[in-house]
Amino acid sequence: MSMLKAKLSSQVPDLRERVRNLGKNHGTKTISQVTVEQVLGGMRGVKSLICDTSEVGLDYGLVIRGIPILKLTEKLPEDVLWLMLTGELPNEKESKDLQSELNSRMDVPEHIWNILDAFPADTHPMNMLSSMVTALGYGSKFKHEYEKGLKKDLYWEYTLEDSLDLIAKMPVIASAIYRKRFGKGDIIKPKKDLDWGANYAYMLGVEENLDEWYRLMRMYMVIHCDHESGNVSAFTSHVVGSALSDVYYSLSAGLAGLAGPLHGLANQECLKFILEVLNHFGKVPGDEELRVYAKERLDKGLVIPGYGHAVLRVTDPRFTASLEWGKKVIPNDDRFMMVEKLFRIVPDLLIEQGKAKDPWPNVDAATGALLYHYGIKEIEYYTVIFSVSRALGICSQLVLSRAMGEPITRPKSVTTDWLEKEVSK
Ligand code: CMX
Repeated sequence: MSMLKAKLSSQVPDLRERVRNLGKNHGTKTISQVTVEQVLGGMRGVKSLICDTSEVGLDYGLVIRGIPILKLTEKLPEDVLWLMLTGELPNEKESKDLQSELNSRMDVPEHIWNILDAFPADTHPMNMLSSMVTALGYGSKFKHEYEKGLKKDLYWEYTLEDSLDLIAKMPVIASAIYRKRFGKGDIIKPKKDLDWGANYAYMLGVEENLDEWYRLMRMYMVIHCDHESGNVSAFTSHVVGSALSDVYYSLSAGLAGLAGPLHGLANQECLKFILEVLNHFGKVPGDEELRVYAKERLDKGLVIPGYGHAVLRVTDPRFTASLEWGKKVIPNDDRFMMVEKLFRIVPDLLIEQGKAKDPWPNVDAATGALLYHYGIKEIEYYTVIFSVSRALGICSQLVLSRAMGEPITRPKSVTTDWLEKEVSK
């Protein structure tokens, strides 16, 4: 048995007991009330989900199992996976054990490569990724065991098995999508002696500044890995998983949400915006020129990608991590200089406009500039990189949800008529 599975086996009974006690002893207590505004406004702020992997505070951002994300940026992504699942960082032996678990599960079945070959050449990489993740479900161990008759207590174990299989394969299929879709040459096979994040970086085929590139990719994988469970992708995966669909279906459904421009596609849109500005001015514009340009965009009713957030009301610490990286490592890169300039200009413009509740940069505002610098210039690919990282959090949430024995998700909807009658009482 892997050390991770052994650790979880020792924790799950207690977790299940805590959840059972909450239901039994406090089931009728009220923790949140729902206003009409919340019903009309995307359920914003309604406390109705349980998620232990991470928490997002509106005035401090992402905290993973009690540790602020800025304290985790130098960790390996697989260590953060362990942290999300167990609540503790692994020791060296545990970390190595998880690494070799993942390395032993990287082989991708042949039918997946046939599917990759069959896509029209200009398919969006996110279409490719979500289809290939669903297709990997052919090998779902959970589905197989469930069909044979699986006790509810064991659901989490096979969900963990599927999750580790899927997480191990994500960098392999994602890098293959990159190489195939953008004509980069043959697919690069994983190196069994590299850690998970570095392996992904390696398989993309970047050839220069490899140490820096590997470090950046590990950091990227850590900062995008989770954002509690109410966001579009995690929530979607949770809902699908609650029907006992396997993690392949669940993750691919979540990725379909991540592919939306208001969610994960924003990182593509951010760099697209930066490149448009550079192209328009033929250089990095002056502050005033940029202010006028950005204001015109807002006046046309368009959003400034990378700014604003449904929960946060401060600069996203994940943006801070990327900004600090850029300042230290690539301060003179044109795209990065644009990131810094936008940070000086856009919040004031959004405050002046008075619509956005959060005028500050989110995770997507800076990462594109970093990826571009190291040669990943195909912006349509960026959300795939986000997806590889987010698989860590989404799969962890699915495992813990099964460990807690959560039931199928089924909130109540009301009609517009009902709402009108209710408020006029
Ligand atoms: N530029 C211009 N207008 C913005 C804005 C921005 N960056 N952010 C919010 N607004 C506008 C909204 O469009 C909305 O306008 P309407 O009232 O005309 O519809 C108004 O301000 C109020 O929105 P909000 O309550 O502050 O924001 P929401 O919670 O509804 O939406 C988000 C949050 C992220 C979708 C929104 O800020 C946005 O569209 N940002 C740009 C896209 C982006 O960066 N998304 C990535 C988010 C991170 C992630 O999930 O990956």
